[in-house]
Amino acid sequence: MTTFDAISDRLAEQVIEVPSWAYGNSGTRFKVFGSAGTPRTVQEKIADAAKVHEFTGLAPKVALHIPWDQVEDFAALQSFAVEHGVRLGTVNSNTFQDDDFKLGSLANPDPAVRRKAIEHNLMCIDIMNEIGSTDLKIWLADGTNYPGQDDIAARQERLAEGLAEIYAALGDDHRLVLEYKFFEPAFYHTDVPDWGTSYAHCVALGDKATVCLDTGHHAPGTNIEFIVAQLLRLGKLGAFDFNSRFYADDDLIVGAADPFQLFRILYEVVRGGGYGADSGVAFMLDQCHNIEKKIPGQIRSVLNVQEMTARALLVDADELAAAQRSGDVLAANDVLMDAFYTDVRADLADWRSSRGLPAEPMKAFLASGYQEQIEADRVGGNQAGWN
Ligand code: AOS
Ligand code: ZN
Ligand code: ZN
Repeated sequence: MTTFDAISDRLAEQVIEVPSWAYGNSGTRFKVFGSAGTPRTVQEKIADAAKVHEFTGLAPKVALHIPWDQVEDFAALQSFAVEHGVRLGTVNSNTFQDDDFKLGSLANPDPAVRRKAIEHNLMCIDIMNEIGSTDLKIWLADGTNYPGQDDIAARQERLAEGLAEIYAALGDDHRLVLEYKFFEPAFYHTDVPDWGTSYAHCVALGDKATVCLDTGHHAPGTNIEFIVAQLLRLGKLGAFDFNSRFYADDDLIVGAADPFQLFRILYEVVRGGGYGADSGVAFMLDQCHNIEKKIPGQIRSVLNVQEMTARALLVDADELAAAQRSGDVLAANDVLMDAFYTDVRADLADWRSSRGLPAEPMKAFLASGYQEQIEADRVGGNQAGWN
């Protein structure tokens, strides 16, 4: 097996973008539980996100969600983030909260509503220009609830047209990242239900369009690592939204439900050239912390990704290839399982210490007093708006 020393420099390349909405209160349609210390402003969300980076060294970027994070002056918000040691990253557009979007946004039968959805995305591109962000992430709640409700094929044409207009407004260094989801909030059909549909639209759009794979957006039993391998092979894997699911789009802490699945996904990422600064694959979290404290929840999340990345990097590629070539099924499986079963926590603690980070980020954060301070200072925190 590869040694930890051999992978330590590669671990330093890891960047995990955290979502601003993870720091706000969230919940289900049954109840949103408030929590003490919840941010009241975008700035407070960014300050909290900066703590995750300060204690782990893994999360230098914060994704925005518009209009949840709407401010007057985005350049000033970027400066605020930089002062706190992080930068603003992906801009997520939101065409699902307005009453006008009841029957969809880019695929809506009404041209006026489609126009509104396009304009919203164009505004997001303006924000990207103001903050120097490269990625526009589009997730659409579009779909129908009943067979016959709308013309499914016509909706694809409307969607393609709208995406093309948005794509045309991208700058040279911009990307459009199109996320898919097979159900919810629409329950009969979704307009971008799967990686194949997202891929088809991205190919039609051009090189700057890539697919976002949210790990929670697949039917039970789906082999997600196969999708990763295929999209990397096709040069169209643009980003991950990492989280865990037990049943549906549960948005739980990544790696909590199935660390082995996370390992398998990350192994395919590494194997397919999707890991590292120049890979073109953005690692993002898309999570909500409904009952646990949010900053520790995010710290746990980025550490889970780091741990499984380390284990994936430990897979001995030569040994694996030799076993595969010789048709030794069990030996090949052993190579993978050896890496998966390797406990890297002590090595990672040393690795952090050697880089001036706390060996145990969670303990260090809990001892820092930050949580107590925000709980005392902040009254009346905001709901994230969606989960
Ligand atoms: C929704 O299910 C998707 O995961 C999106 O990424 C969404 O924009 C995100 O959850 C924030 O609402
Ligand atoms: Zn997502
Ligand atoms: Zn989701």
